Amino acid sequence: MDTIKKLAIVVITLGALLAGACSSAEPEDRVFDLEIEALTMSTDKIKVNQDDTVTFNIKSDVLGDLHLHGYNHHAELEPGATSKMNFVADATGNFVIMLHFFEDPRVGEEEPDEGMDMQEGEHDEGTDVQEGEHEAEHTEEATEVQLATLEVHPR
Ligand SMILES: [Cu+2]
Repeated sequence: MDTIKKLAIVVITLGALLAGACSSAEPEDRVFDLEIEALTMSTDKIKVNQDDTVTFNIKSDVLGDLHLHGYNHHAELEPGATSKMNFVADATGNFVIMLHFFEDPRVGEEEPDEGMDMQEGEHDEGTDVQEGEHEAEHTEEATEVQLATLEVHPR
């Protein structure tokens, strides 16, 4: 009898703790200052809770388009300017943040010769182009690289 009572207390306490962890917090305003340099971002994982209001202030050294997949929000990026993306994180899950850019800052100005005299290491390295389902969301001709993941945790 004693053992069952103790067990019951443990179960009730655990239940209360879990419930508290999931539902106590109110939606928050979350502001993230992000910086893109050489096709990488200062943060590669951003975690928020469902229904938080999320703001990204984005500085970039490249002309391009920041694309939050799933939510399908875009922010135009321009060197020297700070771009903003603002939304309510109402959908939960993991969402890819991609950079679409039109000129790779790491590649020289010269056009590569077709197959001839191509210097090793000068072209086509490390751009890390991701293809697949992503293609379907775009019509523009641009190169893309994954910058980060947005995790939206259920409330
Ligand atoms: Cu995209």
